[in-house]
Amino acid sequence: MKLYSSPVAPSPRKVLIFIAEKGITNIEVKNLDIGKLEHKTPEYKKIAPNSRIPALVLDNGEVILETTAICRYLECFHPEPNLFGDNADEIAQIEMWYSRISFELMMPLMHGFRHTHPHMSALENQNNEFGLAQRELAVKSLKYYDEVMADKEYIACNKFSYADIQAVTSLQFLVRLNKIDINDYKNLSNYINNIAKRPSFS
Ligand SMILES: N[C@@H](CCC(=O)N[C@@H](CS)C(=O)NCC(=O)O)C(=O)O
Repeated sequence: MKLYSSPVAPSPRKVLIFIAEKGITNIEVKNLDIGKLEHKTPEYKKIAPNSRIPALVLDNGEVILETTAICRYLECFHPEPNLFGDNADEIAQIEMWYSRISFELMMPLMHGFRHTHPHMSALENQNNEFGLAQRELAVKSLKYYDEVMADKEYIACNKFSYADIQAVTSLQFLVRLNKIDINDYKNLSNYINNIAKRPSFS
């Protein structure tokens, strides 16, 4: 199997963390340089028509796009340690927190960055006003999630899961790029620092 990745991009990083947590060793990693638009070449578009990274190419040539789809695929063949939940309650809780983090926190942070940061002008049809409004929304969400994490070590089920990978990688990458100081959110900051100690995050 071959994983198309990119060194600083958060989405493929989630897959790399997932692979490290599982101890999977049979995936070749091919890095593309997003800055040089290597993900927009006709050759890569044959693999990923949406020019997005990551993409997992299976040994039979089939392609899986989308970070979560790739991780779910890998979980089927490497069920331990379980990262998507191993009973109905866990599966629902992990999915719920994954979705909430994605829509309430990651999306506004991502739009805040993509629509206002000069480096993103080559990749995004920027709308500065929309970006600033999304950033405001993200700040409200950060306050909310700072309270949520006041008495929790992990976002779901008192155990490390895919929802933590989503939350921590998104926060590590996107908060700074929105010129927000994570130290203003003590519980979130402690949460990130604890999770980031895991070898898979190094
Ligand atoms: N929904 C996709 C998003 C993938 C994505 O946006 N990847 C970024 C890198 S983190 C990318 O390929 N950006 C290139 C671009 O925006 O042109 C997933 O979860 O895999």
